[in-house]
Amino acid sequence: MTTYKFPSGFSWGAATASYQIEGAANEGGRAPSIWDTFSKTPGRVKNGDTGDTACDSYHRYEEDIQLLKEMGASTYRFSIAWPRIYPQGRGEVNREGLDYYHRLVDGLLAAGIEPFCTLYHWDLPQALQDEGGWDNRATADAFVEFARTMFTEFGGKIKKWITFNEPWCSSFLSNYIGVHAPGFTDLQLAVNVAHHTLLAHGKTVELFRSLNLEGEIGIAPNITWSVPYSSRPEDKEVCLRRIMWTFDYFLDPIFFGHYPQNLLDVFAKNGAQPPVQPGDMELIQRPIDFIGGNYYSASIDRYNPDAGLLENEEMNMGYERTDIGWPLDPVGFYDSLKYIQNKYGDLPIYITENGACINNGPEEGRVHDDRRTHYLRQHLVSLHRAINDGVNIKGYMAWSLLDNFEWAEGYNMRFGLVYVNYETFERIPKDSYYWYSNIVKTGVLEV
Ligand code: JSK
Repeated sequence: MTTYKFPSGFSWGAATASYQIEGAANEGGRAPSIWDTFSKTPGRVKNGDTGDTACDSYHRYEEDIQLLKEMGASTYRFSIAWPRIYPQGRGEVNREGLDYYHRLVDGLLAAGIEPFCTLYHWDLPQALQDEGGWDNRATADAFVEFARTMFTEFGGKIKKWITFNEPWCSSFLSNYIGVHAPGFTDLQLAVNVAHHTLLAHGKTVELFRSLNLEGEIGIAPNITWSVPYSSRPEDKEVCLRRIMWTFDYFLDPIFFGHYPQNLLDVFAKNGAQPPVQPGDMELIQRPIDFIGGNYYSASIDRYNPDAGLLENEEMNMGYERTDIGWPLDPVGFYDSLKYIQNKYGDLPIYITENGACINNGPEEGRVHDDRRTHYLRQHLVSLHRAINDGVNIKGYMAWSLLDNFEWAEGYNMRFGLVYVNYETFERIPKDSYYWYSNIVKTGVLEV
């Protein structure tokens, strides 16, 4: 038996996102987002699932806060549904939407849980999509006004802010690969969306500073780890491109004021380039307070000129996979944290998501999700290894508190520490919830 002790003051928590858990899609003055439109388009989401009712957290948030409190969580990461605050994206603010998040945040604070707020977790108001969405520079300005309302309304109550969750997903996966809303397959469009997202990020950081608010602001890109199949330089190059596409493509502009050249070269070869205007890169480069990172999996890749945009072929190594098909690679978690430290320095890092899709359901009132516990155990050892090795990691948020609407995969893919019955909305803490709770409460992991 080995005992791993985490630093005192380390934040432990769990994460969710508005469209994935709230439901109440037509209540409280909320108007549709691009995910309402997308999920109602036949063929886009498995089983025709939508977020109309989801986990009904809009009505059951008190029960969810209780689950966090009993877990011992010090932090809860959630997101704001922009179309609850500005149903038309801009213009008139919807008081009922603000009131909902005040109830949630006040409940968290009363339970001694720090609210960790994501401003954009993919639910763009449909009204803004109708004007071009993130392809339109003006959407960045609408976002900054939404952020201003949130900062002035919640300043002092919410002290941790994430501008964008997984910007690679909301740009490239959504507009080039076409798997997420709005579902387009146009590289130039995706490159535009990524740039306007970064522009909105930079302007929001500048606004946050100008308001002199207490707290910290950062961004949470996908961490995609990739290891070369062989020692051939071409294999190393494709792996680096793959890592950098989801992470460095968004952090290099913020830290260094320019996009990575290797990816600009790939895009140029395919006729696309970012729509940079004078002054943009300076705005994007506004210093942030922490780096967020979402880590799930890794791959072993080799160069193959016929293997799509990055020319990377993902090898099937026969590794153990979670139920969504993503291979387990806990060592990739450690390696990626060392990579981030080495490249971006000692700014605080929060693991804003990590978790496993394991679809076990209840048996006689209990959920025996041993494979989730196994995944979390291995990833927490890697996390401890990175902390012990000097990586400045301040907190860890498990994805997810609840089973929820897993985007294009619908409700059948379950990432929760807590099981959700989508007919009755009953919540059942899984075995992994109790296991994780013990680590959260003691700061000690025994393996
Ligand atoms: C999980 C990444 C934020 C939080 C969680 C999904 C994801 C993904 C999902 C890549 C991807 C699909 C599919 C590729 C290739 C072509 C969420 N994180 N999460 N993070 N990333 N296939 N064609 N059909 O729910 O909300 O790629 O498809």
